[in-house]
Amino acid sequence: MLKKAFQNKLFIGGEWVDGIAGATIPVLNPYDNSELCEIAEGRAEDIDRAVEAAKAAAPVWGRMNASDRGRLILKLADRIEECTEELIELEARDTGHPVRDARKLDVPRTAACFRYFGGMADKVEGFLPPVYPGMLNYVQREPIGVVGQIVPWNFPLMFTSWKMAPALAAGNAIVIKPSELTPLSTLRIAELMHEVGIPAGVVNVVPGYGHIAGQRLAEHPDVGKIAFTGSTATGRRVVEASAGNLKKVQLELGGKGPNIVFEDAVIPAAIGGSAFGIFHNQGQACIAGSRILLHEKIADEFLEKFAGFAKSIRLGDPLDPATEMGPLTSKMHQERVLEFSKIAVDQGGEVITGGKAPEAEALSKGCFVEPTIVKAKPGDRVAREEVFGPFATVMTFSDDDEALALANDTAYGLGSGLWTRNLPRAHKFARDIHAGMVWINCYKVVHPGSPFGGFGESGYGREMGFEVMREYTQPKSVWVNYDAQIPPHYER
Ligand code: TXE
Repeated sequence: MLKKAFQNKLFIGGEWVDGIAGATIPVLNPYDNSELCEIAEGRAEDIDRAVEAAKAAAPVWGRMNASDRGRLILKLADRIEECTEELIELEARDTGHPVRDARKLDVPRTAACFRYFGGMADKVEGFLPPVYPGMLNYVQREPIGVVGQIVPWNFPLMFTSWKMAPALAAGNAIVIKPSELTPLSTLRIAELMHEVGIPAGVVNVVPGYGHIAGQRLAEHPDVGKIAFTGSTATGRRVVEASAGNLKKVQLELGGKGPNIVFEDAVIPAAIGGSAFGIFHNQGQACIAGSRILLHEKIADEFLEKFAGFAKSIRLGDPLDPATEMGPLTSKMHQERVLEFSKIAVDQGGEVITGGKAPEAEALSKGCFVEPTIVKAKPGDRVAREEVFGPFATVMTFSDDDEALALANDTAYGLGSGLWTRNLPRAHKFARDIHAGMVWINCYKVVHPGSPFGGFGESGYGREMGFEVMREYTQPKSVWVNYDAQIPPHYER
C-alpha cells in the first residue's frame, strides 16, 4: 500500500533521485516492528546537492508575487485535506499514532497550518519609523534564502507543516531532514507540493541520520538559518555546527511541563485534561504535562480517579479506530521509557499504575508502554528529566508558593498548565511560571496563530503566529535622502 515513488529516493530539485552512496534505511512499523519499506539514506553530499537546488530556486520563489506564493500554499492545504485518509494511514503505520488521533489532530492541524501561513504570505508588512526631516527610512522584511529544517519522529507530519509553512510563506527555499525513523509523511508532503505547482527546488527532502545528514545541514555554509526540533543535547550540537557561518538558529527542544491542580479545580476537567496532557501521542510530546503537581487536599481523590482513567485507556493497533493509545515510535525509545520506572523505584518512588509493557500477546511485538503514574520527590530523576513517554510524575504541594517553586524547579520552560477557579491566582501563575506557554483550565492547546516555543533549555525562537515570520525573514532598513540635499552631518 505504500507509494512506490518515495521508496529508496530523495526529493531534490523537484525530482525523485537516488542517494549518492546508494545506502538505505529500513522504516519499521512500531506496532509489530515489521519493515514498512526502505528509504534512501541521504549523506552529506546529498545535503550539498539539495542546498544547491534550493539556492537556485530561492531567488525565484522569494521574488514571486507574495499572493501567488500564498495561493500555492493554500492549494496545498486543500490537497492535504483531499488526501486525509491516505495521510492518516501513513502516519499511523510509520509512527504508531492511533488513527483516531491522526484524524482529529495530525492531519487537520497540518492542513490548518498551511492554510494559515498561505494567508500570511502577503501580509508580512514592513514599517516606516519617523526619522529626520528630509529623510525617509523604511524597513522591509526579506526572506533569508535557503533554510535548513530538522524534524523529529514524534509528530512528523504536523511538525513538517509547522516548519515548512511559514518558511515558504516568507519566501525561503527549504532543505528538510525528517527523522530517520519517520520520514514517510514528509516525503509525501513534498510530492503534494510538487503536484500543486510549488516550483522545483523550493522544497527538498533528504532523509538521513542526524549525525551525518543533520550535522551537514546544520553546518552548511550556504544555509542561512536552521530550525531544529529535538532533544536539548542535539540542539547544543546544532548550535555548535551553526557557528561556521553564524546562521540563524531556532530551537524547539525538550520539556518537563508542570501541570498544577489546585484544591478548587473542576476535578473531572482536570483529570481529562491532564490525561490528554501526558498520555496523548503516548506522551511523546515536548509540551507533555509530565509533572503533575497536586494540592494535598485533593491529591488522593485526583490520583484514584486519574489512575482509573489511565487503566481504562485502550491500547492497540493504531489502525483500529477504537485504539486510544498506540505503541511508542521505536523499540529503543520503549526501552528507554521502561527504564525510567526502574529509576523511579530505585530512588524511592512509587509506581501507582503501569511502569511496564502490556502483557497482552497481541501487543507483544510492538513498542508499547502502559500508561504510567509514579509518585516521586522533587530531586528525583523522574521529576527532572524528560521521559517522553506515557509517564506522569506526581508530586504534592500545600500552598501557592510551594506550587510555584515546584513548577519552576526545572531547567526547561516549554509548556505548563493549571487548573483552578480562582481568577487572580490563575493570572498570577500565568505571570510567574517560567515557560513559553501557559494553559489555564486546559492543556496542550495549539493554534497556528499563537507562538509556540520555550524558555531556558527548551530552546529559543518561536514557531507559529506572526513571531515565526520574524524567524524566517530578516529586516532591512533603507535610508532615502529624498530631497537629494547633503545630509546634515556633512554640512561644514
Ligand atoms: O532525539 P534527537 P532522539 C527528546 C526526547 C527523546 C530524546 C531523544 O526526550 O527521548 O530527545 O530522542 C536529528 N545534527 N526529543 O535521540 O537526536 C535526528 O536525526 C543534526 C524531544 O531521537 O534530538 C532527528 O531528525 N541533527 C523532541 C532529530 O535530530 C541531528 C522530539 C531529533 O533527534 C543530529 C524528539 C546532529 N548531530 C526527541 N543528531 C521534541 N522537542 O519534541 C540527531 N539529529
